[in-house]
Amino acid sequence: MTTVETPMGYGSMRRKEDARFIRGRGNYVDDVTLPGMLYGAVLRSPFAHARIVSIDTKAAEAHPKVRAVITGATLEGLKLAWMPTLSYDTQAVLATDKVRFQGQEVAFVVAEDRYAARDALELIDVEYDPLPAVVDARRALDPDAPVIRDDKEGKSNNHIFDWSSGDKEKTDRAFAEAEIVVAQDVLYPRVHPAPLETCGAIADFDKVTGKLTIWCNTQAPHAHRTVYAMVAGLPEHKIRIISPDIGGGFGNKVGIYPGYVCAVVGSIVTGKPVKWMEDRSENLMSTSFARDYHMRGEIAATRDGKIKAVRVSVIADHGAFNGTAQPTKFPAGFFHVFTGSYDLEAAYCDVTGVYTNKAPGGVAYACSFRVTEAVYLVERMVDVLAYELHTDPAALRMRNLLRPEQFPYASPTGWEYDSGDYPRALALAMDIAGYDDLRAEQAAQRARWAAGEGGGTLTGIGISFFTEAVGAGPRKHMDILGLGMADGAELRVHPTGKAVLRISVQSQGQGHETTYAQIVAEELGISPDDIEVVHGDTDQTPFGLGTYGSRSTPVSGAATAVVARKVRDRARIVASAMLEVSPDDLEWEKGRWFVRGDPDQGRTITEIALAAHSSLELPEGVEGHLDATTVYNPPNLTFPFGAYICVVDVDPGTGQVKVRRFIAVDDCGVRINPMIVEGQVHGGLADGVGMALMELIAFDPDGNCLGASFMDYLLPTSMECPSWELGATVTPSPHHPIGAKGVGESATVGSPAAVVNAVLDALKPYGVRHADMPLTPAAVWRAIQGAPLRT
Ligand code: MCN
Ligand code: CUM
Repeated sequence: MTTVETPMGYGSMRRKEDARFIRGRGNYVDDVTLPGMLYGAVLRSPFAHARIVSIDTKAAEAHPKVRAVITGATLEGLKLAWMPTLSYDTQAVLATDKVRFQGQEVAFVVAEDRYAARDALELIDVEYDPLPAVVDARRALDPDAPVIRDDKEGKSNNHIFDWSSGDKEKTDRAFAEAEIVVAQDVLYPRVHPAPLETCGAIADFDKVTGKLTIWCNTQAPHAHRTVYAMVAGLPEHKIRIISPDIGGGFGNKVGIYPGYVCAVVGSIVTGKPVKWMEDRSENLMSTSFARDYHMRGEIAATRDGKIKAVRVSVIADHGAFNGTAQPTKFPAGFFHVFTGSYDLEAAYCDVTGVYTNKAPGGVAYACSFRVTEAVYLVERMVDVLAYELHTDPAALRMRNLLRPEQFPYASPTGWEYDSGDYPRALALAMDIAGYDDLRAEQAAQRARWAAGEGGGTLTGIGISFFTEAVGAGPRKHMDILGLGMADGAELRVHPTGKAVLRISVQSQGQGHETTYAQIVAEELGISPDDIEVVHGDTDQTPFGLGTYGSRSTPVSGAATAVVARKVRDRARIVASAMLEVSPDDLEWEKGRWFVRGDPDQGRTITEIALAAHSSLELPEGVEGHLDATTVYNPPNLTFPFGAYICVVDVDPGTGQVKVRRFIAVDDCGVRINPMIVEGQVHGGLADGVGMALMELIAFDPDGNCLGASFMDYLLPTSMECPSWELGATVTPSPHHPIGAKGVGESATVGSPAAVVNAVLDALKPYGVRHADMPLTPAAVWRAIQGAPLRT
C-alpha cells in the first residue's frame, strides 16, 4: 500500500486534477457548448466494399432543421475529399468512388440539434453496387483478390509495404546450425483501444478574424494543428487547437478522423460552430483499431535451452487505408524490438503490410508502435520452446535474459537498450508469487488428475518478461509526417515564487498536472501545489508532438527537468548579486542557494524570484525575471522492463478462465509519483486480461463488423481482475535528466503474454501447445476437444 503525502518533489502525492474530476467538474469536449452551435452527424456505409452509384441528399436538405449536407462531391470541390494519413497514405474523408469498409464516412449532415442531424441521415439516399469484400489478410495478397485501393493510380493488388530488420544471413545460419528449432503461427487479433470517451471535435471558424478554433480530444494538439495547416492550406497561426480534459486515449485519439475535417468544413460553410461526437458503435467500427498482426515465429536453441536466434515473418492487416501512427522510418513501428529481453546471436523479421476491407488505422493501442505485438510473440515463442524442451519457463528465461553487465546493450535489430537488471526483476516477481510453492501445488494437482482423481479446475502459471522501447524519439531517427519528435517546455517563476509550466504533451488521465509539477518541485524546491501545469492549448504551449508511446516522461519530463535547471542557474546568478558573492561560491540545496562554508548566508527561491523582478542590479548581460524555455531532443529511447507472473484456474468442462493472481514487477527507472505509476500499471494489467481473454473486433466473410458494441466487444471489469500484486525495481535511465523511463503502456504490453502463457500452462496436460487470443471459454473448450488428457 502506498502512503500519500505532499512531497516537495518525487513521491506519492494525490493528483491535483482529481479535485475537479471527483466533483464532476471535468471539462470534456462534449461539455463545451458555444453560442449558436450546430451539430454534425456522419452517414456511414453499410457495406464493406461497394461502388457508389449515386447519393441523393435533396430530402435531407429539405429537413427544416438541417443547415448543410456535405458529401464527397462537396469536398472534392474544396480538394478535401482525401486527406493524408500519418503513414503517408491517403484516406477518404467522405467516400466519392467506393466505400472500402463497413462504417466508412459517406456524408455529413449539419443540423440545429443532434437528433435532427441523426434523423436527416435517414433521408439521404445512397445507391451502392456491392463488391466482394476481403477481410482475410493472407487472402488479400492472392493475385485474384479484389483490389481495394483502385483509387491509387496503377494499383493492381492490396500490398502496402515490405519491411525487414536484422541480419537475414546470420540468422539463417544460426537456424541451420541449431540443435532445435520450433515454429509457431501466432495471431495478435484486432482489438480496439475503446476509451470511455469517444472521439469528437467542435470547429469554430471566425470569418472576420480568419481564426479557426478546434476543440478536440486529441492526444497531439500541436501535430494536429500543423497537419490542418498543411492540408487545408490555412495559416498555422490562425489555427488554435484546444484539447480539454480527455476521457482516455490509449492511442485512439492520435489520428485525424474524417469527422473532424467535416466539422471544420461544416463550420466554414454555415458560419457557425459545429460539434461532432461519435457514438460508441461509430468509435468501435470506424476509428483506429489496433494489432491485427499475423505472425509466424521461429526460435532456434540448443538442447539445453540456450536461445540462439529468432526469426519472424508477419502479415500486417492495416485495413482500407494505411493510417498507422508511427515514425516515418518504421512502417511496422518498433516491432523489431521482438528480440525481447534475451541475449541472442541473431534475429531477423520481415513484415508485409496489406489492405483489407476493414476500418483503417493500426494504432499502437497502449503500445509504443507495435512493441506489444513484438513482446507477445517472443514471450509466446519462449513458452513454446519450454514446452518442447520440457523445461520450466522461468528457468528458461533466467538462463537467457540479458545480464546487467551487458548494458548499454546493442540488440541484433539495431536498438541500444539503455539500462537494466533483468534477473533481479524476475527473481523478485518469483519471490512475490511464491513460484516454487505454486509449481509444487500444480504438480500435486496434476498427479491427482493423472491418478484419475481429478476434478474442478486446472491451475496454470504463466510468465512474461518484457522490454519496451519508449520515448520517441531522437530527431535524427524519428519523425511523424516530417515533424521531428522533440518537445518544448517553458517555465516562468512569478515574483512571489509561484510558477507556471507550459508543456506540449497532453494528459488523457495520466496525471500530468501533478507529476510535471513534481519534477519542477524536485528541481527548484517550490511546492507542487504552487506550480500550475498548462497543456492542451496550442495558443498557450510550446510546440511538441504530444502524448502516446509513453513518450511524455521520457521527452517532456526531461524537457521539464532541463527547463527547471535553467531557471535554477539563473536563480544562482540573481542570488549571487543579492549576496554579493561570486556564483561559483554558491551551493544548491533544494529550494535555496547558499554560500559554500557559510550555510546561514543564503536566499530561498521565493526571495530570489522577487529579487529577479526587482530593481536589484544584475551583472552585465544577465536578463532579469526568472523564466526559461527549452526544446528537448532525446538522445535515445528509454527501455523500461518488467517481469509478470499470472496464475489462472481453468475449468476444462466449460473453458472458463479465472485469473487468480497477477504479480507485476515493473522497472521504469526513477519513479516521480509511485502512486500514479501503480495506477498506470493497474490499468494496463486490466487491458492485458481483456485482450488475452475477451476482446476481439471480428468480421464476417462479407466484412460486417461483429464487435460494434460493448455487448459484443467485451471489456474487462473488476469482476474479471484479481487484486494486483505489484513490485518494483529501479534502474535509472543513464541518459534521461532525472533517470525516469516511461511506464504508461508497460503493463498492457507485458501482461497479455503472461495470461495466455498461464492458460496454456493449465492446458499442458492436454498437450495443447498454443491457442490464439482471445481465450474465451469457447476457444479454450475447443482447444482441449479431442486432446486426451495425457497421464
Ligand atoms: N510516471 C512517473 N514516473 C515514471 C514514469 C511515469 O511518475 N518513471 C508518471 C508520469 O509522470 C505520468 C504517468 O506516470 O503522469 C505516465 O507517464 P508516461 O509513462 O510518460 O506516459 P505518458 O504520460 O506519455 O502517457 C501515455 C501512455 C499511453 S501512450 C497510453 S496508450 C495510455 C497510458 O499512458 N493511455 C492512458 N496510460 C493511460 N492512463 C489513462 N488514465 N488514460 C489513458 O488514455
Ligand atoms: Cu501506443 S497508444 Mo498510446 O501511444 O496513446
